[in-house]
Amino acid sequence: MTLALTTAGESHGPALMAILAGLPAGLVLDREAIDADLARRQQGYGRSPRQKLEQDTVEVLAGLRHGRTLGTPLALVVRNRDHANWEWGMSPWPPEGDASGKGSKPVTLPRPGHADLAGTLKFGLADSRDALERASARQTAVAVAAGAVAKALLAAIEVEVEGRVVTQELKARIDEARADRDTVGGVVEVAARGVPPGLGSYASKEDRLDARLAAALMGIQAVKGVEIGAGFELAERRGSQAHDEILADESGSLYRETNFAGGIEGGISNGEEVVVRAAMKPLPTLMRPLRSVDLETGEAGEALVERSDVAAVEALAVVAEAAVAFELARAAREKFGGDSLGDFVAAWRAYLERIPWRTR
Ligand code: EPS
Repeated sequence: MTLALTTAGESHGPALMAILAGLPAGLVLDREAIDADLARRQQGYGRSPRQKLEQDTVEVLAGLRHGRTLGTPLALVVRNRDHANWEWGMSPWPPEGDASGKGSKPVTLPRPGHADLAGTLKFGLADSRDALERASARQTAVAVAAGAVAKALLAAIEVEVEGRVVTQELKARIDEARADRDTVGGVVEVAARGVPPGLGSYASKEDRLDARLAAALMGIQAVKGVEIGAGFELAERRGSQAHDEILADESGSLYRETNFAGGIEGGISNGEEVVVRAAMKPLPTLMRPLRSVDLETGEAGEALVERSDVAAVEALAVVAEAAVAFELARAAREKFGGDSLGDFVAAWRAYLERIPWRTR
């Protein structure tokens, strides 16, 4: 038993969609809790005016009845309000006799750092907008909705996941960058408490929990670096200062006083807090554009300038939280299985009774 997530949708298309398969039956889903995460993702400082236009809410079109999962694929939809302002649809563009479709001018000056150039070359596109629409971080809205569902499942086994920004002076950096018509990135951290030992496996590299979390975080737009626990700093330390000694309390429950490993050893959760970090590069749409080349004419020019965020680091904290929650929920489904939520929770309880570990 595992969880699987498939998403579809473009930034200015009609809607974003997700299909989440592998949930047990009987999980109560609170639409307000999902919408609250969608709102958190939209809030951060430095976002584009687009965020005033969108007020994301989720619709559940399958897999749920009377507020409970059915054990069948869950279908989530987040609509794009901005869609109405864009030319789209099945008919070819431009429509006959009209070459001025709004929002439809072909993009031929790719932005360094965005998917514009690589996507245009890869798919043989005439208009880089066809690349940037799916590459856009708008897609993270529906991933956050799926993450909220994963968090509801994890709550049933007393696991809590929380993302936060660790970048210092973020607001001041954003204000300065905006004044300079520039952009900034930053670092976020996600911590998961109550993760039982034994999620993930060293059996193969695909099973390793750290590899899965790293891939999930790297899969988020604009993420260029990932760390588990003390990460890169560990390379500078001696072994005696880098590993977490194993201790037992009066009841025999095992614990650590330090957590340099970020809660993962041998690709398996060890019962300590799972702690991961992701570094986000500055967003590539600059109001003072970088040099580029016009793909139509081959002439030197300046990259596309259009409405965009100055920073989206606070949004990344929420998106990374969702990604980590999804991976932990997936690993928990593999470990505890069960067709119903009751089976899943019972397997978790029985396991905890067998091992010398208690949630702290
Ligand atoms: C994005 C560009 C901006 C962001 C968008 C991601 O959109 P627009 O070009 O329409 O102003 O607002 O993010 C969202 C809409 C969102 O909900 O996060 C990009 O190029 O990645």
